[in-house]
Amino acid sequence: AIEDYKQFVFAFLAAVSFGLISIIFVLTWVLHYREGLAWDGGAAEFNWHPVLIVVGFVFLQGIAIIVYRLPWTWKCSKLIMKFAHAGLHLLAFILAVIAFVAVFDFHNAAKIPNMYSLHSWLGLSALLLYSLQLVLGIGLYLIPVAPVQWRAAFMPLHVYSGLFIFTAVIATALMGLTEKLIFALNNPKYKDSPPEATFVNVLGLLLVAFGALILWIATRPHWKRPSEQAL
Ligand code: ASC
Repeated sequence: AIEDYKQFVFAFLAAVSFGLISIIFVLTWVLHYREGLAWDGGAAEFNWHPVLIVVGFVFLQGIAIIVYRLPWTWKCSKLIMKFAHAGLHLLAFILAVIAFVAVFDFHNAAKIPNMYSLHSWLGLSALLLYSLQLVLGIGLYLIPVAPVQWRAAFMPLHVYSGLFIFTAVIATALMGLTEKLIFALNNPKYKDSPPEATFVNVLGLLLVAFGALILWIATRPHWKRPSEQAL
């Protein structure tokens, strides 16, 4: 049991480390290699898009998914942990919405068309599914009205949808990184491997490592919170 606890703590600290290093990388990217951050309709406003996606839609969503697995929270009530799970997801959702507003606002100011790329189709689909997942999750599991048979019947779909959306968000973020490098790098171009290209490729690998660890932690049955009565 103590060996298993150590393995959990190792996996969790590794996940958090990859997540925090990803955040440092995306901030370094926009502040050092790009135009910085501002809300001015220009490139610095666009830059909020990758920053808020990595902080909110990737990192906070990932932590929210595994919050029940933390053994040091097992003495907290289930309801408190439901608020932590839902609250982190809600914060992730709000940051993702601001990230979407930043990119639409930038496109409109620069007269760039919206919603033409596969990246944008998948990203908006993920955001819409995430909002549905939030509403259903709150309605079924947080508000004490749904009968326990409904809660149990929907739980496999809730778990599957959560992991599916999280995976889709990371895949979509990787497409966004690739798109941006192809659009933005000119003289030297992406294919000439300037330092920024290598740096952002590494950011992509870090996002994959974070996602892989979150999915691992979430899919170990023996790392689940000991079960108790709902609510
Ligand atoms: C809840 C809750 C659970 C599930 C379970 C049905 O509201 O806290 O653990 O639903 O009762 O799968």
